[in-house]
Amino acid sequence: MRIGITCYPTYGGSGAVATELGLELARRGHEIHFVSYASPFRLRGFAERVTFHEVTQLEYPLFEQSSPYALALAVKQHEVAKREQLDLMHVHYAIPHAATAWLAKQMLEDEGLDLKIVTTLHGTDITLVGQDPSYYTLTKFSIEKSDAVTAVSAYLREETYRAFGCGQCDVRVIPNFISSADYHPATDDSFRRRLAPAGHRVLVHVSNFRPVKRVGDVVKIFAGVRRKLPATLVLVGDGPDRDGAEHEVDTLGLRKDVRFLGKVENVGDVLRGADLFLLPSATESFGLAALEAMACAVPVVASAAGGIPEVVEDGLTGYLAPVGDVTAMAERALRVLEHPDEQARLKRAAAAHALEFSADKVVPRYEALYEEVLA
Ligand code: GMT
Repeated sequence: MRIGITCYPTYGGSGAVATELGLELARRGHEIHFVSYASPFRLRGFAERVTFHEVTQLEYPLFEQSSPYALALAVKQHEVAKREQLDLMHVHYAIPHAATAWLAKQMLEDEGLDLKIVTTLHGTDITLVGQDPSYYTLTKFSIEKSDAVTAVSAYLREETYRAFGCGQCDVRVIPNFISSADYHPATDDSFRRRLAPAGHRVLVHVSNFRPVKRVGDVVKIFAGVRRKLPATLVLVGDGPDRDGAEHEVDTLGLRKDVRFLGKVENVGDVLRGADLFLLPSATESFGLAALEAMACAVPVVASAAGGIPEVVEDGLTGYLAPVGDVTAMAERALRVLEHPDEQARLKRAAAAHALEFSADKVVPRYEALYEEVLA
């Protein structure tokens, strides 16, 4: 198949999933065309059967700060679909990608061409941004006009039905996946030694540091752990709440035991040095970062919110606690870190459970959906 993929290229789960999906599909023989304003952050180097098409925009004084990116994207999606004879356009994150794909489809229809649209809903496009009155009607419209819609968890599917109704849409759940080439358990202690002094337990958090991630809670949970045992907290990623988190670290006197790494490409190498992963988000449609940790045999302490319980099984692959309950999360973290047998049990179960979300199991479900849409 000839497949177009549009996603946000920036550091974030939806762009990561879209890019890994494109690369996996290309390995399976499909021709993949990424269309976005920049090359997705996980699309490094050359890959056979993969092409990136950059959306370029005219700068014009009249636009000031309202440069109409969505229109330029629709034009590029139309252009690429026509020139490369795409069978379908798979868009990740509904806003504005599903709407621009629909515009491209209309233009192609006028030229006697049929472009199918598959939309994957990832999270805040439904739970937050899409429900804002400024986007609601168009989000609902573009979901309903897609030829197929997927959600990354059952929670997100139910939230889509609840918030948008979507009388005629059949939202399928296809979970996120991980590639075992990048995310697999450590075979020795070398990654841990690079992250922390000998004798320290290593706690890791990876996110885009948006308010929904509650990075301040990560620091508070760590403070609770640090009071009881030697430990290092490693924070990966960057975003609006980084400064606040840095401030919290100083206020709590934790500076010498906390490392902010910023954005790193090889997150797997950091996770392989971890004893525990923290994800205390206010909500997550899925929690890809938790799955990546589990694939590296790292148990997770997270909030029991959104789709997280579909990924992290409470008491089996980690522990869940109510959003904001940093005392309970610190207590559960210590339960793992102070008991080697308990930690070993959780590590084994986390790695085994993550295999259920391997690319080999999940990507064929997208291929089957594409075939159904094109039939
Ligand atoms: O929704 C966001 O904040 C951004 C989005 C992204 O593009 O990074 O994250 C969502 O998609 C990920 C991949 O499907 C999920 O693993 C995240 O749970 C989800 N984030 C939220 O629901 C907050």
